[in-house]
Amino acid sequence: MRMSYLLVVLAIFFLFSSTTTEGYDHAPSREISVSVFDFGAIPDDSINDRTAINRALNHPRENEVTGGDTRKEVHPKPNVLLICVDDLRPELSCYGSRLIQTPNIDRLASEARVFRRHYVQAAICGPSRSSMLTGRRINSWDCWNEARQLNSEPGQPVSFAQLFHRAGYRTICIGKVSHLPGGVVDEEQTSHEVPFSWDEAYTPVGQWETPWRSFFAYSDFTYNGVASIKTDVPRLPYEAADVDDNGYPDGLIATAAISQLQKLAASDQPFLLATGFYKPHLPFNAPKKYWDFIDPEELPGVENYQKPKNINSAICIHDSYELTRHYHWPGGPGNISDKEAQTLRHAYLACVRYVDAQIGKVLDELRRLKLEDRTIVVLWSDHGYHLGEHGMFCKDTNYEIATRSPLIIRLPDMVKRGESTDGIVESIDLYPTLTELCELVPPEDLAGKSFVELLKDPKAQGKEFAYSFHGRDKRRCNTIRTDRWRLIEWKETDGTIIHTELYDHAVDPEEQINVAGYTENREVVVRLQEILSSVHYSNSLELE
Ligand SMILES: [Ca+2]
Repeated sequence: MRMSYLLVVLAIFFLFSSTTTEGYDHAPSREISVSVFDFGAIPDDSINDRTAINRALNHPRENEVTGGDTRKEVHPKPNVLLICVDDLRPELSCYGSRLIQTPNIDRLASEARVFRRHYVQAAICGPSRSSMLTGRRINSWDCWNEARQLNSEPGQPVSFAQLFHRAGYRTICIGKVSHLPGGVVDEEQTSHEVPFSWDEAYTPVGQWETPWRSFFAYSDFTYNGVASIKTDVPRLPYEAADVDDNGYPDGLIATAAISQLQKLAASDQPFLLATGFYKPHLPFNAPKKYWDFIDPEELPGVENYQKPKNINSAICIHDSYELTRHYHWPGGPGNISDKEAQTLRHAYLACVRYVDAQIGKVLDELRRLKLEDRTIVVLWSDHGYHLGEHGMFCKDTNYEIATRSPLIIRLPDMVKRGESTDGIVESIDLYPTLTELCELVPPEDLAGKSFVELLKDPKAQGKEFAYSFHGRDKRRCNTIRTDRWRLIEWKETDGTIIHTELYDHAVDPEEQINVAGYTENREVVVRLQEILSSVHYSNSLELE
């Protein structure tokens, strides 16, 4: 592994653990120690998560039925096509978007269950993807580091992909499914980020040469995405090159997924094919033809641009650092003019339209190969996104706009196709849901709960709450979302609560007024804080 690449990986893990407002500064300017790979990225609060993971990796309980022990079963298992989309908020016409048409995802939605209240466990890439893949409330980027050091496969699976693999599935990872592009930690694409899980994990790099560079691809390849951000000549965070779909990596990823489907279709072995598209993650680069679908003059302004009332902005609001500090940004950190905001929204939507087209190609091939009647299709995004809401761009908040993301699932024998559900579900629930659908036995200590009932009946009961976390300025921010309320709690590292937010979605769906300080809400705050505290220190608490 080249030293520069190693430094980038080290820096990513360290920066999340330090959780400063400069959290995306890829220049490793501060102390980096081996401990950044430890599970103790956030010391006080991760103890139970860490314990549970260690137990899962190394100490399966006596007589415990470990996941994947189903190889003697003879009836055919359904395949799973998992489509991950990076930074995609529910800005899709099937979710009611007024800004864009997404015909391919809409077609899937018309045949599937659309989860309108799906919440991620962290509104940032790595932890969100870790939670989804492990079924646990992970608060560290690299929850698999210890597993990678093992010489032999651990007793319990480190991801549901490993469980599927042990159950006889062929497991393939293309693009960004876990945190690192291609699911690999080295440029040679040989060391898997999520160990013991994939038969193959890779990403097509094309002219960009390495997975990390392909992730930050510009069409002309002069932008060094590895060191990007501060050490190279910075570029604008968007591009509309007049190229075809394969002029950017997501076109190549779609092509690779189609090629894999063709191979998999020729085999009797069931498969889990996870395909992770890069867009609409920054930089907002997409072929010009997708920009042309949207007239920027007709884009409405941001309806919810103002910061919530009654909050401490110094704590709650970030300066859109991923955008304004890492790319060429004339206005300086945090300064985004109305015109720039409109351009960014146009660019983001162009990327959504681009990725929608790539997803359509994969779904078309699934149909052409006659695999639909034995393949579960899951479309999932790792978090939502601010496009100016609350005065911010990008993710990494605990507001509704960042913690809610698309989740669409189609089953081969689905009833009530095309009906959406308002039941609350979390990303950690996908693991036990897929194992139930595929009749596999998951570990007993997953935090997630199967939502198969919602797939059968969209009016079935969802969860009582969803939980998310993030860290900033060495503070920890936790939230729970119930049917009516969102509570956000900010803590110092010693556990001291320094700020509380409460939003009443019955009357304030845009989260514009923090009502935590209102006398009539005192009991609500206390009750929600108790729940939040319990989740905080537990790996698997559920109230059902
Ligand atoms: Ca992401």
